Amino acid sequence: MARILITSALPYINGIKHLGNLVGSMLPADVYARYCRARGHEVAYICATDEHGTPAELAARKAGQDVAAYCAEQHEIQKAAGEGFGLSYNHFGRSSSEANHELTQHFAARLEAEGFIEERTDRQVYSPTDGRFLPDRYVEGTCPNCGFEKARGDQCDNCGKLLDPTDLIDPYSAVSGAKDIEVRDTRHLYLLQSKLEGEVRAWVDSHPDWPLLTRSIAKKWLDEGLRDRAITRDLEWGVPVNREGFENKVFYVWFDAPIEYIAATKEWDAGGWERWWRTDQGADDTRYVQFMGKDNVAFHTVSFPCTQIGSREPWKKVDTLKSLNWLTWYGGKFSTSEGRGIFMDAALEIMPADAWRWYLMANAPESDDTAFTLENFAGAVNKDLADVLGNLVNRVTRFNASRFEGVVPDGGTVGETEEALYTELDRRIEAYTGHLEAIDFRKAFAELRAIWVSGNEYLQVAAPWTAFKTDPEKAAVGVRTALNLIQLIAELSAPVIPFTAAKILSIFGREGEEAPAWPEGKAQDLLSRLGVGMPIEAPDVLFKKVEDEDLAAWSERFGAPKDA
Ligand code: B3M
Ligand code: ZN
Repeated sequence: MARILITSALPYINGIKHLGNLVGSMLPADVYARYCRARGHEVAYICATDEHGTPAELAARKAGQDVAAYCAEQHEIQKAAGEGFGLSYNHFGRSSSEANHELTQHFAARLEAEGFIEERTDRQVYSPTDGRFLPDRYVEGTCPNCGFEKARGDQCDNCGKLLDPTDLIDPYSAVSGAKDIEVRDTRHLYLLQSKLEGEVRAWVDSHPDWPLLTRSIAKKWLDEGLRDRAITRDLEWGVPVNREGFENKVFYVWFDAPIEYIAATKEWDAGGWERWWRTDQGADDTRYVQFMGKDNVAFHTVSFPCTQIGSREPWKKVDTLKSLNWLTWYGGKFSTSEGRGIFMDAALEIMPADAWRWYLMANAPESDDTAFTLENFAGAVNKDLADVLGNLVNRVTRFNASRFEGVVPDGGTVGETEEALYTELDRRIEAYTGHLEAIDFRKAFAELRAIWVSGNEYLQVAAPWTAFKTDPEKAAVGVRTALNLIQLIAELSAPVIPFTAAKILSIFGREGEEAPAWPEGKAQDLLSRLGVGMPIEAPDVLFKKVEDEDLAAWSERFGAPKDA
């Protein structure tokens, strides 16, 4: 048994997340957390809302709300959506928490004491009309790199280039639209990342096991040379800097957000958090696995490690970093600001969580960007879930109810057909488990689907419905094996479709198992666990199919591109 710390990138507070955000960090982290718990590991799956920075302030302004009230409300909304999707956080915190204020200030003080912080004068965009500095997204203008006219001060959404507000051509205020922009002096704290470059590089090099995408992003940043980075901003909402002359400033959101991983753990387990995070307090035995979209990788392989290393305190750093590519909306962008795509709340209004979980994870954007389409989603639900898995469960349990009085049938002995099934399952379960261990989701769920298919193929050959008339003993073996197989399949499927797995396990009297134990051992034994005579209830239809009318209505509702 191991101790495994799992975090997923903290979703921004600026509105409910879309399916791209979900599959980019929170959902894969949840699937992995559930798998690890099933293996008997001690797991802390920690996440939180990322509540600071210009996105939060601007979204609150747009909603006509005070930013603190806006964040409190949106946190509850995101928390509820997470619950709806079965995201099994041990704790879902808030980066605006007291614990994070304290810890962020602590890190800044440590970094300063170690000589990694310097006060510098900066030239910043200022708007006399708004009477304030315009950091990051508060200023928009033309991208100097690609000419896109609505580039934000921190990044161009069109070409992806990271920008500085003063880089923009024809800048204007995102608050008022004012064009009378000037550049003024302002003081900021700089984290001297250049001094830490060697240590960060050595640490990255000590992880040759990281996936290619992760390593290449980290290397790219290091090879471009680590720039010292301003870690304060001229904003009101955020973690106060507590320093003379910095009364109207707060820490930069990307400085405090990763620290919230630690702060949230502390909030969750005030007495035991150090076992997860301090290598001098037991965290040396902790395995730390992070999940995030590729745009967040540099912050987690370089910036946050700088904060941790520069503190000269024994903080636990990430061991395994799983980064994902983009899920696209029919090849284009999901967009929170433009409301394009499907958002978590709307998704649950039209289909149950497991349908989304299955489709998103079986098609996770691992090696490449992956296009979401409603047509593919409907295909996955109808084929994989309804025709293959649902059909297996419903057919067997109904036949058992009508022919064997709904109890696990007695009699008969296993033969060649069963032996062949055992062999196939042994091989496939080993492969499936191996892929989950390696956090290779697509491969894992292709294997799981193959296990579901093997169940149907077994039934085809065993054909208890035919055997029942001529050889009831043979039919009994077939049904008994199939019932055992259904239980096994529920255990194997629980990490990805937990609601369905729970429903299936409940027909075997296994109600309310939070993390059904991972099936260990030989298929032969795993398929002879149900006691003969045990009553089995046939469940309702597990998965309802998506009909053409549904698809048409959804395409309309979500504005799916017509020619896709
Ligand atoms: N909120 C960015 C994002 O959602 C950011 C992640 C923070 S992780 C510490 O893409
Ligand atoms: Zn651009």
